[in-house]
Amino acid sequence: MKKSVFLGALTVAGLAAGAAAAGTMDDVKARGKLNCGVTTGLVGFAAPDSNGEWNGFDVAVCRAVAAAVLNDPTAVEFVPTTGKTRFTALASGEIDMLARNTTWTFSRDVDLKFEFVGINYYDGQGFIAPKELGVGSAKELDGATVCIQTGTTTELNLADFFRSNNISYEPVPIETNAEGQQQYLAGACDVYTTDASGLAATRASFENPGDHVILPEIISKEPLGPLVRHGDNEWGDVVRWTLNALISAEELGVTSANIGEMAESTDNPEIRRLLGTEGTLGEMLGLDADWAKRAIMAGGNYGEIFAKNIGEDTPIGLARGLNAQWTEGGLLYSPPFR
Ligand SMILES: N[C@@H](CCC(=O)N[C@@H](CS)C(=O)NCC(=O)O)C(=O)O
Repeated sequence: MKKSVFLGALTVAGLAAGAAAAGTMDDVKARGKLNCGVTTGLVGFAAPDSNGEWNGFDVAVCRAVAAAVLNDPTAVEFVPTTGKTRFTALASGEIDMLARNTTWTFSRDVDLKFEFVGINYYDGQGFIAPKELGVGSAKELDGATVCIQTGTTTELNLADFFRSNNISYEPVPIETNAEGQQQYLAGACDVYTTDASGLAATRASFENPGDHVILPEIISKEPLGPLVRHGDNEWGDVVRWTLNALISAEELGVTSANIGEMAESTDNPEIRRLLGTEGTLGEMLGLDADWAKRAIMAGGNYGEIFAKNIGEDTPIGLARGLNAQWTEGGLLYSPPFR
């Protein structure tokens, strides 16, 4: 098991080194479509609806990039990836970017040679257990069977947590969240562990969500964000500043509803630069003046995207918490548009 994980990492690193380094933006423009890697399905983050149309918090980042670059938020080929296949898909060039609740870590950046362009969700790993198990803390899980998605940070944190608390567990490896959910509900494992946001999304789809508790411990830092390959900084800039445009728009009070009016009549110089009525930021990116305007109109600013897909008024019900703007006590902080 250990050996195959190690070899998997080597294969991905090898592919990364050999993949075409530059020209992703030209490829995307020539193709007329953005190939965006997402999950195999996690409602709220990335999942197809009954018409086969992909929706979600991560999907919105793909659509914003497609709107900025291709002038069409629907010009996206969504490529489902698992915890294990996502990095090979990016390294090999099958996808142009990955937006799949992926944690920014040292080895994914340095060893696998990817570039995390920012953080769109500050998360941490948690556990869900059936209420009837009567467990109140993850530290009471000695000897438990744990459903765990392979190829994830979750797998590694779990081992660290149990080892440092001197307790043991038996892993039940799963490939996708759907499988994890099914195995957990079938009782193949006592608890399921993954990013807390993923647990909330998973529990929301249970028939009786109230029969399950999310344990109080958050055992890791999981800064989730979109990533591209190392070596194509121009493309990295486009994805990075598209995400920053969504975050800045919220901070500056620019919404999908008022954006037309803002672009025409605001005196705020940063909003004018963001929306292309002043300066040449779009041109510097190799795009036109309206790139950020289109990105924001695709699904709204960061706050609108959060509220619509995973916020407190959705079945997933996540509070902004750490993902509030820095001006509201959170960690979201876009560098300035100037
Ligand atoms: N953030 C962790 C875990 C990411 C992960 O794979 N999470 C699961 C559970 S929330 C998921 O998104 N599954 C979707 C799928 O199976 O396609 C990582 O980057 O390794």
